[in-house]
Amino acid sequence: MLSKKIEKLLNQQVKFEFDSSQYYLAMASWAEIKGFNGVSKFLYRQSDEERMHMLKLFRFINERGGHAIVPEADAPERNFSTVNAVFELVLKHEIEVSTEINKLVDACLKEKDYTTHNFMQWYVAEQIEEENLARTLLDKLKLIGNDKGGLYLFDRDLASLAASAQSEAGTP
Ligand code: OFO
Repeated sequence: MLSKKIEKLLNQQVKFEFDSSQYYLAMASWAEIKGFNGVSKFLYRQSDEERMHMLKLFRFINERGGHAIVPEADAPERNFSTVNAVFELVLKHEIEVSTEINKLVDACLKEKDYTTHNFMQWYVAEQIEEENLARTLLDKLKLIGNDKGGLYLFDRDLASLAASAQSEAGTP
């Protein structure tokens, strides 16, 4: 059974994952209308993943006797200046989410809720991967600078990255 405190924190985390999904969806839409199809595919995919993270938490809360709450949607920003700026924001956002996850893990230890602590380890590992990926992509963009050809190749690489992640996950 979840304590009220952990239930509240898990529901807050549901909201963070939901916000991540909406944020990446807004970025995907921007990239799509600007002609960055690969970047857009990658971000649509990230948005889906974040929704999956939200659902995983959602089910866990109810399984453990809590009540998972559908969060209210805040409107994410819709315009971004450059692809580089988008990935700066992705990295910043992922770092913020990691901080929240760490706070939740810490609260689990304080409350001696080892089941939730164990469940949250998946999120800890996922955040390490996502922060790393965002950092790697940002490093590439920094190397590319203002080179249009480089940006074209970057966009193409992201299309294949999104496609391979999709086939690994077995989704159409
Ligand atoms: Fe949910 O993995 Fe990032 O935010």
